[in-house]
Amino acid sequence: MTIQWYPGHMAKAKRQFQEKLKLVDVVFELVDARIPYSSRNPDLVEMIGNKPRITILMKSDLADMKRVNDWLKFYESQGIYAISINAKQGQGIKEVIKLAKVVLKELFEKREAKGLKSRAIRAVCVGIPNVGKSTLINRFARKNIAQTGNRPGVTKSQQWIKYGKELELLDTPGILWPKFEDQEVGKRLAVTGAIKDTLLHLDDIALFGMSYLVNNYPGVLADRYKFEKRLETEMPLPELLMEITRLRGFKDDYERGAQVLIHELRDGKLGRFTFETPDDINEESDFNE
Ligand SMILES: Nc1nc2c(ncn2[C@@H]2O[C@H](COP(=O)(O)OP(=O)(O)O)[C@@H](O)[C@H]2O)c(=O)[nH]1
Ligand SMILES: [Mg+2]
Repeated sequence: MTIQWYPGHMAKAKRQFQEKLKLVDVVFELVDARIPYSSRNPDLVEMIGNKPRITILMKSDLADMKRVNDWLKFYESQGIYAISINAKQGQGIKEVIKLAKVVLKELFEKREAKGLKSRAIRAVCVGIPNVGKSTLINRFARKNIAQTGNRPGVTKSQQWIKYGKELELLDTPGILWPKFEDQEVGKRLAVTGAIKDTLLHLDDIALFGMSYLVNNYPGVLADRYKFEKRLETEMPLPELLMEITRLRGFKDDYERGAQVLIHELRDGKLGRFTFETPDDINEESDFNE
């Protein structure tokens, strides 16, 4: 698998994010609750330095809540502030603010002690394409309409979205790219729809998804596509995909079968899944470095 991003484009996005960083108290790092590890950008920690960060697990409505809770425990053990939300339904927005207040309590108390005027917490969202940055920003915007005007040091394109008196969020997010550290990461990004289908073969993505489900969520495929459960393990997966294709009425149009399976999987029609656990993560990949 060879995936090429445009280095110039990425460098520019990185630079733009670093400009935004200067304006905020805290960074909201958005990751996908189905792949909290693979959907992060490992360079972020170094980029933001000492600035506080809150990791927000997005699309939790599509994720396996038991595993999401394992992830939250893992983050806690690493001293990382994290929270899971469902931005589509608007669940968890208030909790994000509550957590931001906790994270910044000391900093704001120090400001107060110095006699500085109290002000809203300033934040910026950052994450890979498609993780839900715009959706989250819109959630904050709809609650309280007003966008503040320009401030010194803020270019015209940088606007603040106000959420009550408590939070000001930059209206444009930072965009970072996922890192394809290995094939597995690429497949997880593909199966959740984080990267375009053209980058991997549809049937490869479908077979990866099927194999993950058979091993981690047995019976799910059999229930959805109405075949005997024992076939999940008795039939080679490519044949099973062919069988699903036939059961769906697509005859031998394997590609079409793969496409439907992937889309249903991504849309949550087969259930709620998380495709990696903290235990899967290599001991050497430190979330704090
Ligand atoms: N199911 C679900 N879908 C979401 C959620 N947040 C965003 N999405 C969907 O994910 C897709 C990408 O979202 P978007 O905000 O445009 O991502 P961005 O590229 O990071 O700005 C859209 O189709 C959203 O509707 C969520 O919490 N749950
Ligand atoms: Mg967007």
